[in-house]
Amino acid sequence: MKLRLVLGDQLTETISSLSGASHDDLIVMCEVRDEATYVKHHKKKIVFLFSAMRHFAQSLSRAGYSVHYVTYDDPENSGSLKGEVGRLIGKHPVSEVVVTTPGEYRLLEDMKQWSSLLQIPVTVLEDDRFLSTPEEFASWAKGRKQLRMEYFYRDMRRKYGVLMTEAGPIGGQWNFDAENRKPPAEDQTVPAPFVTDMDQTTKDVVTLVKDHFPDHFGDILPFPFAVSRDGALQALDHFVSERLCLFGDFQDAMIQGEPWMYHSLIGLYLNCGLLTPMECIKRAEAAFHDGSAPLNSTEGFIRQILGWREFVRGLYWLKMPEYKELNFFDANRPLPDFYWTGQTQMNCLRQCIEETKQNAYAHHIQRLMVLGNFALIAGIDPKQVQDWYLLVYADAYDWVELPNVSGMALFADGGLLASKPYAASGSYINKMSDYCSACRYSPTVKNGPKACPFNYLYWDFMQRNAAKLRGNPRLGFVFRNMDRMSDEKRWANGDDALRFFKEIGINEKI
Ligand code: FAD
Ligand code: DLZ
Ligand code: SF4
Repeated sequence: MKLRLVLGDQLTETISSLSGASHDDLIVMCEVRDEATYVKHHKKKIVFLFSAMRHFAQSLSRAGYSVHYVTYDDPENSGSLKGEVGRLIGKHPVSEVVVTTPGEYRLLEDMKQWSSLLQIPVTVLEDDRFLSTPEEFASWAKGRKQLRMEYFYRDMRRKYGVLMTEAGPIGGQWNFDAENRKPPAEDQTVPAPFVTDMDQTTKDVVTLVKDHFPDHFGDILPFPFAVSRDGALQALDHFVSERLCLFGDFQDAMIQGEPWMYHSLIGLYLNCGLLTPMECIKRAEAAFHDGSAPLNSTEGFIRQILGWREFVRGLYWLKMPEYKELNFFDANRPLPDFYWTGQTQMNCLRQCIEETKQNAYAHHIQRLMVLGNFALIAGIDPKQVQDWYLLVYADAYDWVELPNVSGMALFADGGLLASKPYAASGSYINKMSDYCSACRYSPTVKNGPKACPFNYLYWDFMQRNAAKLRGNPRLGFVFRNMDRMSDEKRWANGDDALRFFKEIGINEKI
């Protein structure tokens, strides 16, 4: 009998660990303390994953498999995946443990010890749910000075023939980003996102999470997420029919009270396996071909999945474990408390943090240009920022969170992923959102108590890191502007930054 272990983010019927499974094999799934608390995940994320795991186990049982499911509150639950596998090996005539490669480096390293510790063959199979393998990515990356997603993405378009004609990319261009930066219109109404009612399984998990994780961040209710394959497919359909058409236009826009904008809200389903990347890509491509979605939206959406998602995973496996330690700017300020409470007078941050707390979700531009941008220019310790992102979002796993946080938002890898830091002043946020009109600060005031903190923190960041950034060709105009500044102006930026950090309880200087 083979023991086939399925992890919480491996909820795909066609996963390699289930391939060739016979009804004599034992399929094992476990809710364990180690995975639920290695960072203190958002309560909604745990509800989502435990409920999705339970639904997946039920569907395997219905299909006739013998499934052993360990609930979190099982008195015999050892609290770790290895412990549970060991416990079952003792009870059943297991000849081999079979598992698909976990998404995170940490767990793969742990699993490498299992065979000798448990005294049983452990076969770790490839995770073939992605559209490129770590080996393919490594060979693509070999010899390149810089790794740019755009070129990787073009190769992926060619490889899979997505949005291609024989002559090249459909529409004659690989990307339509120039059309995808529209600010929000006044009185814009955004279609409501897909929501589902909780069934009894989810309600049971809600009670469990309330009892066992009271000190974890975030609100459990309302709980709108799908927790089954059918539900996730409905969520995808809902996005494609209601929101994809304007996804591109307003990809970077933010409106107060509209946490989802035109984003798909499928990351959590993709990352736990309820949806597969190619079916999402095909669904969007079909909408383009039947005329219900324009090219700028379709291409923009597909690029996120076929390009960015695969690219960051490739980078993760290429560069771990060193990647986690990188800190290009030697940033060392602690994460401000308001990242947990939302209690800040900076309205953009308050909105994004409160929405994160309510929904275990923020869309890309909130994560990058508000929450990440602040952490970058304020010089927050990357480790603390990584942990925050890993625990607050329902779609967060180390392999995708780390490159996005460390590489994209914080430039902690010194430019491996991004060609320049995504640092911006208040005028960017003012242009792309309506947050500033409800803020105590003014985005047009540059210094002093009324000034938007993003303004002087931006210049303070550039001043502090000039030696590291001046040579970057994409920042030439920034340093030309800085060089024209008077000494008084430069001092004002530094003084304002220090006053600001003192006000928020951070006194140390980097
Ligand atoms: P949409 O905007 O509708 O995009 C569609 C899909 O494309 C997403 O579901 C996702 O699977 C994929 N995608 C889009 N952008 C990226 C990207 N940069 N990297 C990888 N996949 C992408 N994404 C995660 O899945 N998990 C994370 O933990 C995560 N952390 C992030 C942290 C920071 C600082 C930043 C800047 C981005 C992060 N992202 C992460 C990427 C992106 O913000 C989310 O994938 C997206 O917001 C999820 O919402 P959505 O499903 O509505 O995505
Ligand atoms: C994220 C998560 C959580 C919260 N809980 C569990 C769990 O109890 N059991 C499980 O098998 N997986 C869980 N996961 C997902 C794992 O953390 C994930 O499989 C690894 O991080 C590898 O990506
Ligand atoms: Fe954010 Fe500055 Fe705008 Fe306030 S003024 S919402 S702090 S960008």
